[in-house]
Amino acid sequence: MDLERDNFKQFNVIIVMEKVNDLRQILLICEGLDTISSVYINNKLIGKTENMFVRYILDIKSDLKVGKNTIRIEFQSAVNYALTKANQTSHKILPKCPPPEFHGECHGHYVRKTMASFGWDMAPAFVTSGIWRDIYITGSNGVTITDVTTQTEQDGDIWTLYVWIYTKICPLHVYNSMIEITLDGTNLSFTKNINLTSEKSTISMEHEIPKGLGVREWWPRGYGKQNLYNLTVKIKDKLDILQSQKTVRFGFRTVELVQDLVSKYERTGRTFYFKINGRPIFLKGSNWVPIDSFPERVTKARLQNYMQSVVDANMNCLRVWGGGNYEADYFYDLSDELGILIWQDFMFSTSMYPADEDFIATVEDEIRYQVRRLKHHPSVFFYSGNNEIEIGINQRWWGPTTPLYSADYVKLFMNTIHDIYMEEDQSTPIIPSTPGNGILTILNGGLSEPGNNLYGDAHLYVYGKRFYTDFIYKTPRFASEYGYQSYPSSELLNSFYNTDEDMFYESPLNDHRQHHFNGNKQMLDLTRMYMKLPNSTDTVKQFKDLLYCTQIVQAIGIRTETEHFRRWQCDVGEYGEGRTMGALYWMLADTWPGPTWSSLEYGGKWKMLHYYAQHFFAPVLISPFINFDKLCIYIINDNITNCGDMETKEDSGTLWPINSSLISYLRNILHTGGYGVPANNFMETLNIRVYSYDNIEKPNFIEEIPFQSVKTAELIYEIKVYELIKRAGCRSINNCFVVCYIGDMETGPVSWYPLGQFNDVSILRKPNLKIASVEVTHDNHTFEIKLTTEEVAVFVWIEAEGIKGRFSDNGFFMFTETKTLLFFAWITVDQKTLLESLNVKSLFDIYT
Ligand code: BMA
Repeated sequence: MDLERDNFKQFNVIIVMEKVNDLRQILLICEGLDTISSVYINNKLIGKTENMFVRYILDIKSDLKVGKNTIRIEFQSAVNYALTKANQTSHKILPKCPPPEFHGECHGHYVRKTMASFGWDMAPAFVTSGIWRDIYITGSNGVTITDVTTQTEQDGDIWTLYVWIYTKICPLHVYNSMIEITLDGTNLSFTKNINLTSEKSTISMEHEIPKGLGVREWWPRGYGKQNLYNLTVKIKDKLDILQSQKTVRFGFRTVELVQDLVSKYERTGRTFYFKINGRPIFLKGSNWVPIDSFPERVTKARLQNYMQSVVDANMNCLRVWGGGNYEADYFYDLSDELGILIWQDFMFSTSMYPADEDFIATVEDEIRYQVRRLKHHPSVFFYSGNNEIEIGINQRWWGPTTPLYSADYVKLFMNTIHDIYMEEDQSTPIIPSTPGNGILTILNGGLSEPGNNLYGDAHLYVYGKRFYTDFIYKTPRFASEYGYQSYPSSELLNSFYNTDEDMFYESPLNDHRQHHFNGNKQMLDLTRMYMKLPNSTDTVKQFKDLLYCTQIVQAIGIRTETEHFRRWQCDVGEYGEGRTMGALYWMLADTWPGPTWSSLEYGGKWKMLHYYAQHFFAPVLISPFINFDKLCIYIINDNITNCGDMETKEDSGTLWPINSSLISYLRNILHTGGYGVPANNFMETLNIRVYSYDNIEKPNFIEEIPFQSVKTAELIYEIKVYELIKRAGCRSINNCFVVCYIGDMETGPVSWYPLGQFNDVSILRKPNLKIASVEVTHDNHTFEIKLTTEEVAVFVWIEAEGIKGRFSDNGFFMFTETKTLLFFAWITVDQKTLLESLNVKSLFDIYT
């Protein structure tokens, strides 16, 4: 049976109703039906669905009887539905099908469903169907609260709380209601009397929070606490009888998207950064795609585990990518609790879309529903109307753009999604598309030429260049995507590669898993640039070693690029580039086991990149890099909120929300802007050591630099490379690496940096890396592992095969004879089993 084309998938539920007549309203609430379905009660059709991102509420009272009732939901194949739609329309929506290497299904844009489920460059095609979110029945006397949204505004030290209450009311009735709002844990409560009817079913209320209540702000991780409040709404009738009640959790926080001029002149562009509670925040994180093709497999435990990995890698932001799903409530609850800012795309990606009346109508329902569902979450701070459609149209990814295509784009993304969003939420900024030109896109009516360093956000992929060098990377205002591919662990591949023939880089199965055009060749070429390819005569070992190399390349590439972005946050270059305020690499976690851009493989195991992210996103980062002929060392310190010597300019204010009068103002007037929070400073000593690969424990060069930094990102030290290698006695730059640290080399911020590459393996000596001991610590889930080496070992990679968990560090350079690591087990395991599962290698070990 072909599950994707099967039109007869059915779910039957029998419910027994004791009371039907006592209730005025009985609602069947379907929070997620995927996707094309017909809902029957007792064999009578009561509703049809066509959008998996919409909640369908069906009033079923008149169709129910006392006793046994049958609910049947019939699903039609989304693949067939899309094909029928495509055949019916003369105006073809492009691209017809995904590129052949996706091995995907065609016409996905006709169905409001996870776009990646039709196949993507990092995901398989599983065009699912079925019930994917909760479905339940609720009864009332005629008034049911469906949604509660909140918004908070601050003026000086006064907060105002806005609440909207959306209800479903029985037609032809007037409900004389009293709305009562309470803030749990405080004595705050306020009320309103209102007549509710099915035409007037939304209530808005606002309340100034008395200072004495002492409410505390919600902060993103690293900037303060994640204070959260429960708000309960009750609707009572005139006899004071409770009719409906709903509680939502929210936080007091403000968001601004700041798009000020960076100089006096528009030609040097505008900033693109976020202030949370008035404080500029550099966003560090990644992009979230569905972590499974089958949403029911995404359990709370899995989400907790992944979000813990996000936190452990020092991220403060995730972007939920537009080719996936609006995630489950629990995902946003966790983000609120952990202080992870969520940039939410609307679910439209890398394709043109229809803009006919029916399509627009269902999109309108989707936007309203999703915004009302998410608005109370303080973590959700920003929206994008779609992923890569503005740039796709501008760069003709799907062929020449006719005026009709542009008109459809504007109709759907500006006049529908953008406008509806602005009606629903004036407190959280939105851009029409990512990447985009921010304010310029708006000024151009929705379609501009994204990819500009000086405006908005950018998606940056550089393949085939020297990924480990700083100068190949662009300097945008905000990098919302960038990355490199790598393979997952051999352990994961082994679980579905059946034979040794499959465990081969060029094997047909391995090739089939690669959905990115030329991806395997790209990874191989990059690896060759940096190191000699593994050469074991055992082909399976050689394959495993190559997987390890792809992870090194990915980790080094993304480290180099991320540190570049973080270093540029205070500086402005010759053309106005710089003041980069975000680095969200592509991508966090896999949908399936295969070669992709992720840092967490399918199942959540950390690739080398994720260990590197812990370092390159650390709140205090020492960032060495070669800038032409110099070695430069920056210190980046998130705790300093000031970019120091930035020219002080009159604050131009925030360009949000954008309305027509503001647009005309902008068109005519140039003004200046800047951000400035009083500087604090950071006084320390930077220790710099240069080692050669053949001299463990003995640095050839030692320098101690006392410094006082007053900027978030600041150049602390520079030296000509030729002078450094001369003073350190290195035979060439390839023989040496730099180690920099503050405080203690074991615990303080520490960074190592190879000055050259590894194409000549003779620079390395055989390290004889060993696991000397494994001890269990106090909590039974954390183990202490001692490693020893006889020589400098590079890219040390330790694995616990078959044991889920992560190490405190991995992929590092070992330049001391012993090193202690921790292993955090995610399952219960004893010391002996863990010891037996461990293996360790370094770059030297992949060559014969
Ligand atoms: C980005 C994403 C995805 C894709 C990735 C890697 O632009 O938006 O479309 O998976 O590139 O190619």
